[in-house]
Amino acid sequence: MHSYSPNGCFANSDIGNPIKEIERMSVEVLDCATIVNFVEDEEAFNISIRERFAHLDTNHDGLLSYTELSKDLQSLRVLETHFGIDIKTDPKELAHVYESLFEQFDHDSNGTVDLEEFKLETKRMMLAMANGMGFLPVQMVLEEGSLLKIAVEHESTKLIAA
Ligand SMILES: [Ca+2]
Ligand SMILES: [Ca+2]
Repeated sequence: MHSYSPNGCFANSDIGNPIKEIERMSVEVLDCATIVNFVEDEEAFNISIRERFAHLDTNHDGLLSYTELSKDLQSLRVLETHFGIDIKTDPKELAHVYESLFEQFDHDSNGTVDLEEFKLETKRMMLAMANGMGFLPVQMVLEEGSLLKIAVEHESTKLIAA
């Protein structure tokens, strides 16, 4: 499922091998407040967005291409759980969904997503997701380093600090 370019120049050490990435999934419980609190903590959110963006920008040109971004859309796992789209069976349909999501991110339609576009749209999507959740906690499988996972960590750090 992961196909990295063969030139092998990844300065970013957290792009591990695919098996390692599977091991780095965990099941977390999150609710509306977890996401909203995280998104509204502008400093924490901006830092995470920048890190996530750098992680996805595998060719380091400061922009996300469709290929680079679709990796993130897969890890967000919002499609199946919150938009009710049955995507598991049809890869063609899946590609179509990712394409239209990419267009949503690419506000100025120039074919790439810059940091500002990524931040705005991620924020919008996460808030839409929080809205859809209501107050009932939801169990989700989250990838280490994903924004939702960071949101959960953000929430628990705050609880410890309080
Ligand atoms: Ca790029
Ligand atoms: Ca753009």
